[in-house]
Amino acid sequence: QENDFDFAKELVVEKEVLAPPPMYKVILNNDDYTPMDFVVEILRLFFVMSEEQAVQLMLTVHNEGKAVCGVYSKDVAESKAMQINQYARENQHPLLCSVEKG
Ligand code: TYC
Repeated sequence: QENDFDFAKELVVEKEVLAPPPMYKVILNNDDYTPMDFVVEILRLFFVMSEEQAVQLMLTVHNEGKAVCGVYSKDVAESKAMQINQYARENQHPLLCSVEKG
């Protein structure tokens, strides 16, 4: 039989189904050592960006300290950040990519 608890559960399910998934920003952080060309290469490899867009975004990070490269679901954002950090480490650069909710 239906009770208040079932009703509450239905509301939770409804919210989970109808609510858009929370989005996460992939943030690129500036540092003093990673070569500009390498940052542009990273942006072109991991995001859909023209050479001009990649150079612009790299310069924004260089001048402002950080910038949003893209907004994705949690899984996609976290896997992009992980792959970028791994690729930077493999090439001995300190480049840091992070993820922020919202
Ligand atoms: N500041 C770096 C330099 O002068 C370039 C750079 C840009 C590094 C963006 C990291 O996320 C970054 N070579």
